[in-house]
This record gives sequence, structure tokens and C-alpha cells, in this order.
Amino acid sequence: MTTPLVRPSLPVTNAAPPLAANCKFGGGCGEPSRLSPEVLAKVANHPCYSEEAHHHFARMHVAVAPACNIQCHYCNRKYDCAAESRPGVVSERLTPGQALRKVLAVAAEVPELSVVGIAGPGDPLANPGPTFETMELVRRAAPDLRLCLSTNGLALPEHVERLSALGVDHVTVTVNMVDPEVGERIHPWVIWKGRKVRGKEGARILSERQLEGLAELAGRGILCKVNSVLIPGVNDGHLAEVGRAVRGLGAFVHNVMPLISAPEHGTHYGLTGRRGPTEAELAAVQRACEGGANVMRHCRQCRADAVGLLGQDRNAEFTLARLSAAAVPDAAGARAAHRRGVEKKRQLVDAAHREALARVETLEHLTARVAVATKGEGLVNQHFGHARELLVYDVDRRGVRLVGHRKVDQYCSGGEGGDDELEGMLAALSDCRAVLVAKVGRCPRERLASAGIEPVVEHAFEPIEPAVLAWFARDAGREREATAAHALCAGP
Ligand code: CLF
Ligand code: SF4
Repeated sequence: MTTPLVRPSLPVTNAAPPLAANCKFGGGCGEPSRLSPEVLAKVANHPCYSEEAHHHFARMHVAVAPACNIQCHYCNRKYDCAAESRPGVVSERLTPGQALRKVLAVAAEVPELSVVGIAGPGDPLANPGPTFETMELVRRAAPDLRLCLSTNGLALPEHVERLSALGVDHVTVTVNMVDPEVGERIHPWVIWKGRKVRGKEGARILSERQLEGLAELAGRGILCKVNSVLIPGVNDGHLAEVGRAVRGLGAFVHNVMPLISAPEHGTHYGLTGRRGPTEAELAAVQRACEGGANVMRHCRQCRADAVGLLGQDRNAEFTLARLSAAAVPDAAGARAAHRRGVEKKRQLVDAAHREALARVETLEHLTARVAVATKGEGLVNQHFGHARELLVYDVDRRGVRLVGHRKVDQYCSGGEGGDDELEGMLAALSDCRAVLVAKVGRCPRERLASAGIEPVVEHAFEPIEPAVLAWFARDAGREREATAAHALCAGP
């Protein structure tokens, strides 16, 4: 796979933004956006470039690009397993015509769809024929869908002009290093001018082409994301330098993703025991990369054939066997209605968010970490027992910031709760003070409370950020009351 990822010196403006244009990338800061209206328009409905948008908009990948022109030690494209969920893995490869049928079938069922991406299972630009044919077909049939591409960057410079002409305004480049000495430990070879170039020389060529490609994208106003795979012991101490370099070339967002590595994947790293980072290691490197480009924390490391909201994968509903032989008519009207509905909700949430922030502005020196169960729309709307992932946020007087997501096994199935699943959820929540949910059963409620995690249902179906801020204000009030009561009991 080519990890889908950021880009150029984005114009920054101090002009007053419209109401719904608050900082959508970081989410929860309540600050007016510093982005220009042109950039805001590009990120507003893209689930990967805007953290807020990922609650409302879906992406789909079409797997039309089987070949690759480099080797990464974390990739094995021969291994093709539907039970897998990691980039580069697909269930079926498509021709451009099949890809168009699939896009239209998904678009008819999923009005949240806003982006069609090509992210593998090889490198899209090592397969320029099917990649460009697919994008041209989709552009003609459904012009409101944004086109997105993720590449290792080796063939990027010679394709920038064509991407620009096609109106592709989001390109991800996977940049794991800017130092060939680090690079040769990640990429053992590249195919360059028809020959295999190994070691440091191959990594040098790759790095030069990646940086050249980023600069050219920036020059054409194409929004770029950079993905970096965090490989402990190889590039963990180097990614902050990568972040500075790509920001210098205009990258909009830097997505530091954990290495996924296990012997059964058959990759070099998997077979040689190279482990992925712990959550704490990933968080430390993401912090070190702040100050470069925006740091993405909501990536779900999608398969190259993923369909749906991030965190969902509805690909199994749209396999070739399930598609009708004829292309279905495009459902642009339903998508436009969805976008209008989201804009209205954003205006209401912005107002609620500002009010909630005003209620916590005096709470200096307080901070808390909380989890939220959501199934989309930016709401606290998931039953605790049905959650398969939890979003984790830090909150203080400045606002609510996403820390990341945690996968959990669904606790409740067929009305029965599983002990092992509940233990797993408690472990996933061990650093959280509260979990905001739509509903929670009596047994898990008691277990959460005895583990010191408050189950909160008072904000069911409310928008996430105002709900977290309201809980934070209430919690601070309770602490104040407890402190006052303690002082009274202690007496003079
Ligand atoms: Fe796909 Fe990538 Fe485009 Fe998004 S994914 S090509 S930018 S539409 Fe998104 Fe998936 Fe993370 Fe990629 S969550 S792996 S960052
Ligand atoms: Fe695999 Fe090629 Fe993507 Fe590397 S660039 S992860 S080798 S498909």
C-alpha cells in the first residue's frame, strides 16, 4: 500500500472567518480559523484533512493500482486477506470501469461520501494508466466528489501537472525519512529508470523525488498531507525533522502513523521482530512533530479498498458480486442535501461550543481526559455496549482536543455482556476520568464507577465538544464543593 497522507505553503489569512469556519482541523479549540477561504473550502468536507469533518463525511478507496516501484520493509502486497485491516490490503482489485460502477453504487447508498481516493494496493503513480483513467471517469460522472491520491512520491514530479489539470486537490505523500541513512533501513530498494537501486542510493533518490514532488504540488495550490510510519528504533528520533522539512515545503498536515507489524503479515519487519510503537511512544512523537505541519490524530489506517466514515468499513456491502452490471445513476442531489444539513448543524454546534467554552474559562490549572462513544455526526450517540472504538479527548479551559481513538471489542452482543470485552474496555479507559455515552447498562456502569471512571449519560445525543466541556464544568464544580465540605469538616 501507499499510506494515504499532506502539502505546500498554504496561504494563511487573518480575515474574519464565517461562523462555521472555526478551527476545524484541531477541533475543539474554539479559535477562529487562520486558513484562507480557499483552503477552508478544500478541507471542510474532507474526512482526513479536517478532524471535524470526519464525523460527517465518508471516503472510499478504489483498488485499481496493484504494482509498486519501491519496497518498504512494512509491506507485503502478496498477502491479501479480507480479515486484515491495514493499509495495502484489499479484497479485490478493480479495473477503472469496475471502479466507476462501485463509486456510483456507494454514492447512491452513502450520501456522506465526499472523497474518492486511490491508495493502492500498490502505488497509484506506478500504475498511471488505470489511476488516471479511473479519476477521469469519476470526475466526469460525479464532479462534486473530491479526488484524492496517496503515493510514495517516487513518480510524483512527472505527474503533478496532470493531477492539477484533473482538478485533484488533495495528495498524500508517504515520507518516512529525509536522511538516506535512515531511509535505507526502511526502503531496501527503488526502481529508478528501469533498474533496481538498492540501499542508501535508492533512499536518496526516493527522498529527493518526494521533496521535489511536494514543492511542485505546493506551487500548484494542491493541498498535501504527509504520512510517516513511526518505526521504533529506526525513525522515531527523526520524524520531528521530517515534520519540519515537509512543513517548509508547504505540507498542510502531518500524519504520524504507528507501524503495524506481526510475523503473520509476512513483512520484513514482521518476520524480523520489529515491533510497532506503544500508544505513549506514538503520542510522544506526535507531540515532537507539533510546530511543523498540523498533526493528524484521527487516522484509522484504512485499507486500500475502505468505504464509509473513518472507523467504519462498509466495503463488504459493495463487492463486485453485489454490484449491478450497469452503472447506477449518480445521486448528487442526496449528497448536496447532506452537505446543506451538515452546514446547518455546524452553525448550531459553533454557537453551543462558544457558550460552553465561556463556562470553563475561569478553570485554570484543571485538565481531564475523557472518552466518548460515537457512531458519527459529531454526537455522543453510541451505546457503551455497542462501541467498537472510543474517541479520547483532553479538556481544559482552552477547549477539547482529540488525543486519538482506541479500538475495543464490542461488549454487548445479542443482549449479553462479555466479561473479557468489559475488561478490555476498562483497560482501554484506564487513563480516563469519564466516558460519555448514549446509554450504559447497570453492570458496566457499576464496574466503570468502581474503576474510578464516571459513566456519563446526561449528554446523550449532544455534540461532542460542548458535551465534554459541560461535563468538565460540572466536574470542577463538584470538586470545589467537595473541597469546601472537607474544609468545613476539618474546622478551624
Ligand atoms: Fe483516502 Fe488518504 Fe485520501 Fe483520506 S485515507 S487517500 S487522505 S481519502 Fe485518511 Fe485513511 Fe488515514 Fe489515509 S484515515 S489512512 S489519512
Ligand atoms: Fe507497499 Fe509500495 Fe506502499 Fe511501500 S509504497 S507500502 S512497498 S505499496
